[in-house]
Amino acid sequence: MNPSTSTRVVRGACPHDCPDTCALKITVEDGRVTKVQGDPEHPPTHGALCTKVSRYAERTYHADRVLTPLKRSGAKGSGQFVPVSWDEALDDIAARLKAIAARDPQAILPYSYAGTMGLLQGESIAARFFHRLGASLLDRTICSTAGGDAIAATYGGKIGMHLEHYADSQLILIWGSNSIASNLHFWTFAQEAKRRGAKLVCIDPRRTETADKCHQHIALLPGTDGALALALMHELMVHGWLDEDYIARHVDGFEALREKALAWPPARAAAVCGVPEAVISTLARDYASTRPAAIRLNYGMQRVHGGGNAVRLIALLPCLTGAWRQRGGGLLLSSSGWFRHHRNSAMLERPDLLGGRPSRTINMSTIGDALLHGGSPDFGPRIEAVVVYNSNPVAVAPESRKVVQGFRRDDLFTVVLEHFLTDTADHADYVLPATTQLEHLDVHISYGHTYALMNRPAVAPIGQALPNTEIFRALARRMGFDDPCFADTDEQLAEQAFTGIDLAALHTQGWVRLPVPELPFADGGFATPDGKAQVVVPGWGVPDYVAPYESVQSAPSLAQRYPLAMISPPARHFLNSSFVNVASLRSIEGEPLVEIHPDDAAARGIADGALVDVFNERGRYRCKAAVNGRARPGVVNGLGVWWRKLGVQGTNVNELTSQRLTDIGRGPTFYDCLVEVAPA
Ligand SMILES: Nc1nc2c(c(=O)[nH]1)N[C@H]1C(S)=C(S)[C@@H](COP(=O)(O)OP(=O)(O)OC[C@H]3O[C@@H](n4cnc5c(=O)[nH]c(N)nc54)[C@H](O)[C@@H]3O)O[C@H]1N2
Ligand SMILES: Nc1nc2c(c(=O)[nH]1)N[C@H]1C(S)=C(S)[C@@H](COP(=O)(O)OP(=O)(O)OC[C@H]3O[C@@H](n4cnc5c(=O)[nH]c(N)nc54)[C@H](O)[C@@H]3O)O[C@H]1N2
Ligand SMILES: [Mo]
Repeated sequence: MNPSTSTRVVRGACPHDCPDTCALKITVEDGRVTKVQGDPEHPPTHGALCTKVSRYAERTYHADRVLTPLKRSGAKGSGQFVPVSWDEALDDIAARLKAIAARDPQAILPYSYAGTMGLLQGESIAARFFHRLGASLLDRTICSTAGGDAIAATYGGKIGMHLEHYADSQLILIWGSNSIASNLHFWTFAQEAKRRGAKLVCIDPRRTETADKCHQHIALLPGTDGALALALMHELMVHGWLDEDYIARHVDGFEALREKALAWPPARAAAVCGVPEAVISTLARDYASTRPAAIRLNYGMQRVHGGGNAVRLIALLPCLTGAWRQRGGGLLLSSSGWFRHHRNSAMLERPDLLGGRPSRTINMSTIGDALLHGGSPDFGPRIEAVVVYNSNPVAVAPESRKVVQGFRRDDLFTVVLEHFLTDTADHADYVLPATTQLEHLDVHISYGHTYALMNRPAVAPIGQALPNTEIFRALARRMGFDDPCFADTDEQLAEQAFTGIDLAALHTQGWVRLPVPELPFADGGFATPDGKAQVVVPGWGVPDYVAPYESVQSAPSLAQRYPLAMISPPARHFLNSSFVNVASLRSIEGEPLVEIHPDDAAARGIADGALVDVFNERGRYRCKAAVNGRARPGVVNGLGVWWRKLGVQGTNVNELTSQRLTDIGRGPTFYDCLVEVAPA
C-alpha cells in the first residue's frame, strides 16, 4: 500500500426525503469519497442502499455542481450567470432584503422543503433567520399534510407499527405505496413475511414493480380509497368480524362510523373504485380472518381531494379488527411522531424571534398563485423576494405555467441555495453553492423507522460551497442580527436538536433507537387525550368518502373533454426532482413518459414509444407513450418528476396538475387530474 494513501470510513445518514433514512458508511480515500454503503448494523438499513444513494458520490462530484456564488447575467429564467465572490453576493442580497424588509418583511418568503431532511441543514439557522426577519411563514404542505394531519387526528400523532414487525405479518396491504421504489427497506421485511407465508396485496391504480411482486393487485381508480375502506368496514360489520372488545375500550365514536359504513355495500364501492365487487368482499374476508394483518399506507394515496378522509378511514381499520393486538398487526403511515418528545424544534427554529409581529402564511402548494397575486387585503403584501433552499418548486409544484410565470416576474428578487442549476435555480438572481451530505454535519429523524441518526462530514466542502447553516449565519451577520443564536455552530446545533437521545452514542455508532413500546396499541394507549382512536374529529365530523375534484364520475362534463385520470407517481431512480441530472440514473429511467392502457392507446392511434401530447386546460406536456401494461383503463401514469429543461420542449408533468387543495391539511392534489392524450 502506498504510505501516503489514507482510507477512512465515516458514519453518515442518507439525507433524502424517503421513509428509510438509511445509516451510511462512507469510504474516503485520499480526501475523496470512493464508496457510499449501507450500515449493516443499523437494523432498518441492514447494509443495503438503493441504486440512487449508492451513487451519491457521483452526485457530489458531478461536473455540473455549482461551486461558486452566481449572479444573474441574462433575462429572468434564462439560466445565465456569472461567478461572483461570496462577499459580493451576500452584501448585495442583504442590501436587497433590508430594503424590502424596511417596507414590510412579510414581502419576503422562504421556500424550502425536504431536499435534505437534516434538522440542521433544514430549518435551524434558516428558520431563525426568517423568524428574526419577520418574513412570511411557509406552510410546508407539498407532500404529506392531508394524510399526516388525518393520522394525527385519529391516533393522536404520526405514529404506528414498527418497520421490523412487518416481517411477522401474515397479510400485508401495501396501500398507495410503490415500496420497491420509494420504501425499499420496508420491502425487505415484507419479503421476509412473504417467505413465512404472508399474502401481499397491493392497492394502487398503477401496476408498479411492487404490484408485480405481490400476490394480488387491486387497481382501483385514483382517489377512491375512501370508498374501498368504507366497503371493507361494511363487510366487517355485517359479517360480525369486528373486535367488539377492542372497539368498546379503545375507539371513540364507533356508532357514527357504523352508520356511514353501512351505506357502502361492496357493490357501491365497486362502481366507484372501478374494481369487481368480489375483489372487495374477498379482501374484507382476508383482512378479517388473517392474523396478524398489517397495512403499509403511504402518501401516494392522499394526493387527491379526499386524501385526508381516506386516511382517517383506513387508519380505523386495524382498530375495528383489533389488529393492533398482535406483533405484525396494525398500520404505519409515518413514524415521525414517535420523535415528538425528543426533538427540540422550537430550540432549533426559534419561532419566538418573531416577537409577536404579524406573520402571514403562504401555502407552498399554491406558490404559483401566491407569486402572481398582488397585495390584496386578504392576501397581504405582494411577494417581493423568495429565498429557496432544499427545494425545486419550478419543477415540483403544481400548475407549472403559473409557477414559472411567477418566478419570471422581473420585480421578484430570488435567491436559490443549491447544488445544481435546477429549473428553479435558473430563475434566480443569485445562486449560492450549498454543500451536500458528504460535506456537512447533520442529525436526522425518520418517518419510516424509529432511529435518530447523525451524519458526520466525510470530506471538506467542495469548491466554495457552504452548508445552508453557514450561508444563513453569514447573511444574518450582514443583516445586523446580533442575537447569540446566530453564532451557534453546527456542533452546537446538533447538541440542541434532541432531548433524551444519547448524543455520545450518535457520535460513535451513528444511530440510536428510540424507546418506543414493542406493541404500542395492543391495549389502546393512542396518543389522543383519552387514549382512544378517534372516529369523530371536531370540525371534521365523521370521516366519509370525498370524491376526486376531477374524475369521470365527479366531473362528467370536464371528463368529456379530458377523459383520462392522470397520476404522476415517483420514478424509481429519481427522488422527486433530485438525481434527474445524474446521467447513470437518468439512463435507467430513459425518457419522460406517460403509461397508457393498450385500449386507451389504440382508441387514440397511439403506439408504444410514440411522442404524445398530454393536455388539459392548465397546460400541455410532451413525452413518450409507454404501452407497457402498467396503466389500467381510464388512467394514465406520468412518472415524475423530470427537470423541465431535460424534458421534451422544456415541460414536465406538473404542467397538468392543479393547485386545488386536499380536504384536510391544505395539501396538493397532484393525482387528482383529468387529461387527454393525443399523438404529437
Ligand atoms: N425512488 C424514490 N423514492 C422516493 C421518492 C421518489 O421520488 N423516488 N419520493 C419520496 C417521497 S417525497 C415520499 S413522500 C415518500 C413516499 O412517496 P410516495 O410519493 O408516497 O410514493 P409511494 O409510496 O411509492 O406512493 C406512490 C404510489 O401511490 C400510487 N397512487 C397514486 N394515486 C393513488 C390513489 O389514489 N390510491 C392509491 N391507493 N394509490 C395511489 C402510485 O401509483 C404510486 O405507486 O417516498 C420517498 N421515496
Ligand atoms: N406531479 C408530481 N409532483 C410532485 C410529486 C409527485 O408525486 N407528482 N411529489 C411531491 C412530493 S411528495 C414532494 S416531497 C415534493 C418534493 O419536492 P422538493 O422538496 O422540491 O424535492 P426535490 O425535487 O428533490 O428538490 C430538492 C432540491 O434540494 C436540493 N438540496 C438537497 N440537499 C440540499 C442542501 O443540503 N442544501 C441545499 N441548499 N439544497 C439541497 C437538491 O439539489 C434538489 O434540487 O415534490 C412534490 N411534487
Ligand atoms: Mo414527499
